[in-house]
Amino acid sequence: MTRLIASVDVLITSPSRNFVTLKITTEDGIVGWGDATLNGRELAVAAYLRDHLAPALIGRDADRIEDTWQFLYRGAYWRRGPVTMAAIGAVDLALWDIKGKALGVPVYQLLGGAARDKVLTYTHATGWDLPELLDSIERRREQGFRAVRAQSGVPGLDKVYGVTKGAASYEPAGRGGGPAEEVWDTSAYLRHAPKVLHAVREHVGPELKLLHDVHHRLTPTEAGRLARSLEDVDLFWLEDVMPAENQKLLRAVRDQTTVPLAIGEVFNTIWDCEQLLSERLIDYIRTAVVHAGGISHVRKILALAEVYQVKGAPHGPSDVSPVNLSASLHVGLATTNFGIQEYMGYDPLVSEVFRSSFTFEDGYLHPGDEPGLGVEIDEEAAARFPYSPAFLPIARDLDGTMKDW
Ligand code: GCO
Ligand code: MG
Repeated sequence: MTRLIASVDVLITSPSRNFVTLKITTEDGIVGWGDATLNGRELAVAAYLRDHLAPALIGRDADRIEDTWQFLYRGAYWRRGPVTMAAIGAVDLALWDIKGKALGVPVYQLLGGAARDKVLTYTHATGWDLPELLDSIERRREQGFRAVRAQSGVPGLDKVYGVTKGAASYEPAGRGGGPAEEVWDTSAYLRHAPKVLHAVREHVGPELKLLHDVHHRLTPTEAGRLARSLEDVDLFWLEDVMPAENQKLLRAVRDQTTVPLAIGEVFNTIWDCEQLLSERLIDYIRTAVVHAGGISHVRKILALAEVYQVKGAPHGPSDVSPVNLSASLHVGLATTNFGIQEYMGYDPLVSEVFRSSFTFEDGYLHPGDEPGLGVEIDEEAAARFPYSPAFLPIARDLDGTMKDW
C-alpha cells in the first residue's frame, strides 16, 4: 500500500515572532506538519522547501520516511548546513506526523514506546542584577520548574545577549532592517559570573538544578578558568563555553573540570557531533530536532551518544515552533539517554496559531497522546500574522572587533 504526497505548502507566520511551517498533505487527505524555523534566516529555509524540495516530494510515498530522508540528503549532493538540514528536518517531522495519524498513534509509540513517564525540562531565568535574577528564579520555581538556566547582566556593559532588563520579554531576534550591536567584555564577565552563580546557589539551596549558557564566547583557557571557579556551584551544565566548532580544543577544558558540559545547538548532523561524542568531550548534546534533520537523524545522533554515556538535551528556545518542541518531546519520551528538554514557553499569540497537546506539570513535559506529533496549525489565524524581518544581534569587543555572541 502506498500513501502518496499530494501537496507541499510552506506557511510563514509571525504571532509575536517568525515561524516557518511545512504542510504536507497526502492523497488520502492526511495533513502532516513540520517546523522549519531557523531564527533570523527564515526565508532561506522557506525558499529551499518551496523551490527545491516541494516539487520533488509530490507523488512520493509518504510512508517511506527513511528513504525520503536519504533521497533529500544524498540527492542534494550539497549536504549538511543549517538551511539544508532544517528543510530536511521539516519534511521528516511532517512525515512522522502523517505516519502517526495514519496509524492512529502518537509518534513516541512509533519510536519504541515510552522509555520514561515524563520529560524533565528547564527554563530560562534572567535578571540584569542579582535581586532581579533571584526574583526571576523564584517565579520559575513557583511555576513548578525544577531546573533553571540563570543568566545575568555584567557591570559596565549596556546589554548582554539573552538577558532582559526589567520586565521586557525575551526575544533574541530584533525586528528591523539589520542586527542590533552589543559590546562584550570577557574580563568583566569572568569577574562577575562566578559571583552571581555562587550567590544563586546559596539562595536557592541544593535541590534546584542550575544551568548557565556562555554562548560560545570564551577561549579554552578562559573556559577552563570559569568552569573551575564554578565547581562548587554544582551546575547541571555549563553550555557552549567555546565556539562549538573548535572541538579538539575542548579537551583542554574537559581535563580541568568536572562541571558537566553541553554543546551542539548550532550543529546539524551526526558528523558535527562525532568527535565530541566519541571522545566524550561533552555530557549533553544539544542538537535541536528540526535543525539536525528531524526525528530520523536525531535518533541516530542519540544512539551514537548512548555508546559514550552522553545524554540528549535538545535546544528548544521560543524561536523554534511548538511543532519542533512536540517532536523533541516524542523523542525524549522514547529515548533512554535523554537528559532534559529546554522549554521557554510561548507568547500567548503563538497558541492562537499552533494548537498543541503537550502538557507541563511539576517541572516535566509530556507530548500527549494525540495521533502524530500532536500540534495542529490554524491557517486562518496564521494568515493574520504576516512575516516581518528580524535579525539576531551581533557582538563586538571593546575595541570594535567582531566577537562570537
Ligand atoms: C539557548 C540558546 C538560544 C539561542 C537562540 C538563537 O540555549 O536557548 O543559546 O538563546 O541563542 O535560540 O536563535
Ligand atoms: Mg544556548
